Amino acid sequence: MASHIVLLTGASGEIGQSLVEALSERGVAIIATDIRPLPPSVARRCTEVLQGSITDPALHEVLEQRRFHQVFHLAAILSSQAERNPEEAHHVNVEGTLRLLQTAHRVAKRQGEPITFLFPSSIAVYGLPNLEAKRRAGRVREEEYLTPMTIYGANKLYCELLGLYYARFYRRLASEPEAGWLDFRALRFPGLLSALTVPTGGTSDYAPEMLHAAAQGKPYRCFVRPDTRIPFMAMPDAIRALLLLAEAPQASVQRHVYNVTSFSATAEEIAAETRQLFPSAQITFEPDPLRQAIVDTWPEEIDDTAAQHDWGWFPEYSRERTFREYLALNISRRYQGALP
Ligand code: AKB
Repeated sequence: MASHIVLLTGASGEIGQSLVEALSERGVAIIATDIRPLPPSVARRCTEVLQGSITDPALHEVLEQRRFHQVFHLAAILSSQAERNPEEAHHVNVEGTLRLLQTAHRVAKRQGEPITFLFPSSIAVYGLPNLEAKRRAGRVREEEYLTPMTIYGANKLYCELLGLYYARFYRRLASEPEAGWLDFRALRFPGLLSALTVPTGGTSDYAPEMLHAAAQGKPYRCFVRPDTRIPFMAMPDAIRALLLLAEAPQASVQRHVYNVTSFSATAEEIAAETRQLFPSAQITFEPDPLRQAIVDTWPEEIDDTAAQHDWGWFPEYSRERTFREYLALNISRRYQGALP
C-alpha cells in the first residue's frame, strides 16, 4: 500500500500515537504534523514530520504541495483546557479545522481524486440540561440533545457541520467536478482509555489519570463525583473504529457522523477496576466544580446502532477485557520501561 498516503494532524497526541503505529504496520506512508515534537518512536514510523500549529498558514502552504489520499485530523484542544481559554479553543478547533478542510479540498482538486477526511468528534457535542435528564435519557442517538454547553462541544458540533458543508453543499454550489471532492466522515468518541499515553486537557481524563497514577504507585484525587457515569472505550477499539470507517465503501456510509461506544461506567466503578489491577492504589474523590459541570452534561450512554448497521462496527473490548486484558497486560509494562 506504499502509494496510499495519509495526512495525520496531532500525531503526538493520545489517538495520534496509536494511529501512527497502526497505519505504519499496514505499510501506509504517513505525513505527520503536530505543534510539539513527536516522540522519536512515533517519528520513526512517519515518512515526513512537519512541526507547526494547525492554524499556521505556513504549515498549510507546505501541505498544499503534498499528495495525500486520506486525512485524520486529530489536532485539537480538549474540553477542560478549552473551557479555560475559549477563544484559543475556537481558534485551534474551528479555524484550524476550516483551514485544513480548505487545504485538503485544494489538494483533492489538484490531484483530481477525492480525499477521505476523518474527523474525531466527541460525546461533548451532547448537552443534557440536568442530572435527572441525563439519567432518564438512556442511549442517546446522533441527532438527540445537540445542545453542548462547553466551547469544545460547540466547536466539535460546528466542525461536523463544516465538514458536511465542504463535502456536499460547497461542492454543489461551486459545481465542483466529482473527482476533486472531500469525503467527510466523523466519529463521536466516548472517553478513551490508553495503556500507553495519558491525555492532556480532557474532562474524561480522570479515568486514564487514575489508572496511570496507580500503575506508578502515586495517589490520585479524582476530580469528579464517584457516581459520575459516561461511556468509555479502549484505545485499540478507537483505532479500529477510525480505520473501519475510513475504509468503509462510500455506499455504506449513510450519514456524515456516527456514534461509537463500548461500555459505560461510573468513576467509582473505574476506581474499583483500578484497585483490582493495582491493589495498593490510593484513590480519593475531590470533585472540581468546573469539570464536574462539564461531565454532568454528557450522556451516560450513547447509541451506536447506525455504525453497527452501516459499516459493521462492534467493540472488541468490553469493560472486563479492557481492564483484565488490555490494561492489565500493557500498563505495568509501560512503567517498567519495556515500551518505547
Ligand atoms: C475530553 O474529555 O475532552 C475528551 C472527549 C470526551 O472528547 N476526552
